[in-house]
Amino acid sequence: MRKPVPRAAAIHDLSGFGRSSLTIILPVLSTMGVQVCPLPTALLSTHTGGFENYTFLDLTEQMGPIAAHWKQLEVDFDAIYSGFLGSSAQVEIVRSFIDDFRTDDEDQLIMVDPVLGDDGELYGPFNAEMVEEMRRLVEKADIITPNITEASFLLNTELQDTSSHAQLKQQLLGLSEMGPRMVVMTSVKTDGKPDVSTVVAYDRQDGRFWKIDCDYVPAFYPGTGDLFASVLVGSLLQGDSLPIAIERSVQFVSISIRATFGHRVPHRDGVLFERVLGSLSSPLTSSTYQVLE
Ligand code: PXL
Repeated sequence: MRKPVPRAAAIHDLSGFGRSSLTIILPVLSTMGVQVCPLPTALLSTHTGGFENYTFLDLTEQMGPIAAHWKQLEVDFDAIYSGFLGSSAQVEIVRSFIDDFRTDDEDQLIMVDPVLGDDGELYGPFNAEMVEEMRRLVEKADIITPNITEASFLLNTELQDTSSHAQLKQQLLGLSEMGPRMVVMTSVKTDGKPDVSTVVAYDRQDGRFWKIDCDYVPAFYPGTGDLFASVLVGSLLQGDSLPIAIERSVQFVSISIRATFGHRVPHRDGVLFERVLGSLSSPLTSSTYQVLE
């Protein structure tokens, strides 16, 4: 029987200040009518983008017992959504979690956001071992959401300034061959349009490629990847198609950045998405997605 409220296991860190991971995923998915069950990977005072001296408590030891308790309670999940991991050893735990909680419901969504880095760099706590382990986690996913930096690390290819459509399709296919049926790649710059940030996607089931240009203002804020991926999960759980789910994610990130840019707040505090959270309750009123040709 269908649950009155879909349920998602959210395997991410809890960073107290700065808007990232669980402090974004919980409010976004609750607003979209999804129950979130956090399986925390680490406890930090802030996220790692732009803060120094942050505290970091690795919660690897807690994850197995939490999963075992949920299993004992026969909790089931419509989505399993993982992100920032506290140690490379957690990959094995998350892989087992997926094996243990995967059902035969074809609508169940296993989403891995392979959080590794941005702008050509790995995030502070990560190294090559984490990249290797993340490749093993991606194998288990139905859908992954790397940014272009993470895609290059996963594929072990050089990060290009801009890419042709043919190169992007090649990357999407390469990532899908690693396991996931759907691949959504963000922060892409295409040849001839170096100022536009584009999201491209591929669904192996129907062989279609998608492309959505993002109307971002010229500013970088941490946490936008989590915002993007959590709206994507919520939207897919609501039954949206892949291109519409991407469109909603792009639009929400865009209005969140616009809600922030006019205020004088430090970028490392993240985007003021609380000001526009209510818009997630409304249907899309416009759409710009295209077939990637
Ligand atoms: O937004 C990804 C993310 C999640 N969690 C932590 C981070 C980052 C990116 O910097 O530092 C702790």
